[in-house]
Amino acid sequence: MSELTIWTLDWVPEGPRGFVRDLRLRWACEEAGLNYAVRTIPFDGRETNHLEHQPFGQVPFLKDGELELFESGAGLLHLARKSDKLMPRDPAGEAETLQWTIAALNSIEMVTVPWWFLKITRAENDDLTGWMGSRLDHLERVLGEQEWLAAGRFTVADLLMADVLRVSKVRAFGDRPATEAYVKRVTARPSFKKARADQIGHFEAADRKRAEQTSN
Ligand SMILES: N[C@@H](CCC(=O)N[C@@H](CS)C(=O)NCC(=O)O)C(=O)O
Repeated sequence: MSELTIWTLDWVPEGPRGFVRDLRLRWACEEAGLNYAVRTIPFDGRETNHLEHQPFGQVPFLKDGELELFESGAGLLHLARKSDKLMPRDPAGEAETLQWTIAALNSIEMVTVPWWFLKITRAENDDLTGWMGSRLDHLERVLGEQEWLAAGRFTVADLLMADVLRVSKVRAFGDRPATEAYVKRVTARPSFKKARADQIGHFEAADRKRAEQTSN
């Protein structure tokens, strides 16, 4: 089997720790029992120092032997091909998993990320709040009726949807008990906890290294 390498930043400030999207790929590898290495590009100069690997100057990107791909969603789908733990092999289960994986990115995250960005930059926008609320309400209805998004079991679609929804600001307005229970259930998985702890450990080790460098 070829070697999997997940690329992330060598350091980030405290705020995004535990949320940098390499975590999605770490988590998927943990769920699937795939061996992987983590390598880094420097935080300083990140806008331009790895454009040949990620054309938007972002992370993560994934290497699988000679093959290289960016976009966490693409990385997840690539990993899901390697293990039925992430995506069932029967046509109906696979189609349902693909559908909800794309929904996490293109119906939910496409509004939660701009909404969150406007919140932290303090440019409140009621239209965006209403748009996001309506998407979350529809999802609440779905999650009130079923435990998992696809195939009646945990798949990569749950991994991605829960990762999108676990940003607490996004869930802080409105009352959506099924969504709350869903995020709690999915993020209680040992693979998520390990991936998150590993990412936080990675950035804490970078803090120590930086502190040593400034004290020398
Ligand atoms: N759509 C991309 C988004 C990647 C993304 O937003 N990456 C963030 C870290 S989670 C990043 O690299 N931010 C640094 C920057 O944009 O300068 C994906 O899912 O891979």
